[in-house]
Amino acid sequence: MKGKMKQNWWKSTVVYQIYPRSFQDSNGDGIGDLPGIVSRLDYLKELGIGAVWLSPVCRSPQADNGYDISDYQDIDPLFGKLEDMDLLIKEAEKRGIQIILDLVLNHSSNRHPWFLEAKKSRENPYHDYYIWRDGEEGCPPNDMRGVFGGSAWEWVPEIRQYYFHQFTVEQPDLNWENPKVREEIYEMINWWIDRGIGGFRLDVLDQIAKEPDKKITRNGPLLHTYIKELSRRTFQRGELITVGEAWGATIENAPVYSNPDGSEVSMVFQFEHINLDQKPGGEKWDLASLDLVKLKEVLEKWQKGLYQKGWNSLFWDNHDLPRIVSRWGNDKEYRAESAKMLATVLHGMQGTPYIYQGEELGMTNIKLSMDQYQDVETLNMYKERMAQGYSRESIMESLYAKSRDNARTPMQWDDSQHAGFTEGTPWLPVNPNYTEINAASQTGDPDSVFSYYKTLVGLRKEYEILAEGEFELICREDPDIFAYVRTLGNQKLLVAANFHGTEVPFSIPLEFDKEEGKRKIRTLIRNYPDTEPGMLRPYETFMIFAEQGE
Ligand code: TEU
Ligand code: CA
Repeated sequence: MKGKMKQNWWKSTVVYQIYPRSFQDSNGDGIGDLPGIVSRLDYLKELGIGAVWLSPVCRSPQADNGYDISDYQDIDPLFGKLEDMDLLIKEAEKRGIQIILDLVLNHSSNRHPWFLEAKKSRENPYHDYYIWRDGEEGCPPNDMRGVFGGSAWEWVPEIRQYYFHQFTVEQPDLNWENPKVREEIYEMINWWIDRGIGGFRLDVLDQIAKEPDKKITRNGPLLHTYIKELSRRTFQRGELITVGEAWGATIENAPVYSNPDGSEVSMVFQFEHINLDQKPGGEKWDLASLDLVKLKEVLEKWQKGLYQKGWNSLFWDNHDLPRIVSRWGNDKEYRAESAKMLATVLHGMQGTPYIYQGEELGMTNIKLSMDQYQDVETLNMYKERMAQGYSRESIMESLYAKSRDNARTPMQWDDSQHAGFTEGTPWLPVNPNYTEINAASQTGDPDSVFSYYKTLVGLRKEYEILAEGEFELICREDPDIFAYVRTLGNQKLLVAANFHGTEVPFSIPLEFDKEEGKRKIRTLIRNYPDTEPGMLRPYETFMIFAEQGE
């Protein structure tokens, strides 16, 4: 158990997310696994991160790549054995890295023994572990839709009832109203804590307290009662890092989830900033360009709104999102510059930064053909939009920009066959640009995107102002520049960034420009070798620290 960790240690650390399937294969079956991760721990140590969030590795039929769990207390054979997990925890710990387990508690797999029992009869002791409604075949209880398309209700003819599922039919929703379900969950979590797990990422935490009759899925009335009980019975046993994925978190309720008193979880992982490039009222597939002024406004709202009231996660990427350098940077002539710029803007703010595997190399999106895409969301969307009469071109355009498989192509380790990811055939194609973009060519190069991330991770540990400083946006209406100042006591930090590929005028505020009297000024990081007075060059960025002496 993690009794000896410093309180709130996660406020000055950086988390690295691993999508195990795509990180490192060790046995040639084309699928990444736990021994593969162990073999790459030194790479993570060099980067300097303090925790690894592992996307699900528990036993699963893989209908949604592990987000459909059939045994919460075992490892899927695809990824290894329980002993491999024990070894990973131990070897990571030796390198100062905590392992964060991805807990999918909103739903289980439809092949979980609980569900297999539950659907046998209405009297079965496990029946109430899930959410059932009477009805007639073909007439579901209401018109609710699943997140990945289709009805949210599935008919089970044997017992003449519908069950509720917010995601695929293979992911029946668990019934949190049932105290037996909650007890089973606490017991399982405590078992993992005793095994040495350093924290948990809670999948769709805002959706566990659903009330389908009222069509409520997010932020249900009992949500915070459940989270508080969950936290008290499990997380509060040690200094764990707990992260609640919450698409429904708002600036009003986020302080409840992430209350500094530790009554719920350490931090929220919310998405308001990352959904801005879609048409208002549309879906993520309805593409729109990013309005930088709007992005600044949203991030400012979260920076100010949670200050001393809660804690946020800082991220551009994860396994559900496209690659940020292709999305809001420039993955062609300014790939390295724009990757570094985006990293600077993010890592300069308050919160716990997350790096998604390959982001630290500036990995990019990929264009796949329909027979290569694997993701269930992508496949469903294609079918649905074809049936609705969208053109094939527009569908492919949306997938190139937003398919979850963009983030899931194998990690690019070196320029050997399959990028050093596997000796077999990778489950999803490797991005052909691996010969140019790979870890081996970047780790020793002081100018690489990797080295830049490494510096940012180090700065977070060294400068308290990054974790604690107050946030002030400057150049608010500027359509090209993202700049802000952080303040902590007699220290100040300027972060400036040009989001576009042209030169723009910018004057460094005086307090960061001239060393005066007792003021000391230091450039902490920048993506050009020097600074040019009065302007920012394409995607230029820097961080300047100023301290007033006695
Ligand atoms: O994601 C929650 C979620 O709402 C996403 O499915 C999101 O709507 C979608 O990815 C946008 O493209 C979590 C996991 O991160 C995701 O991988 C799982 O598929 C999902 O829960 C179900 O467990
Ligand atoms: Ca493997």
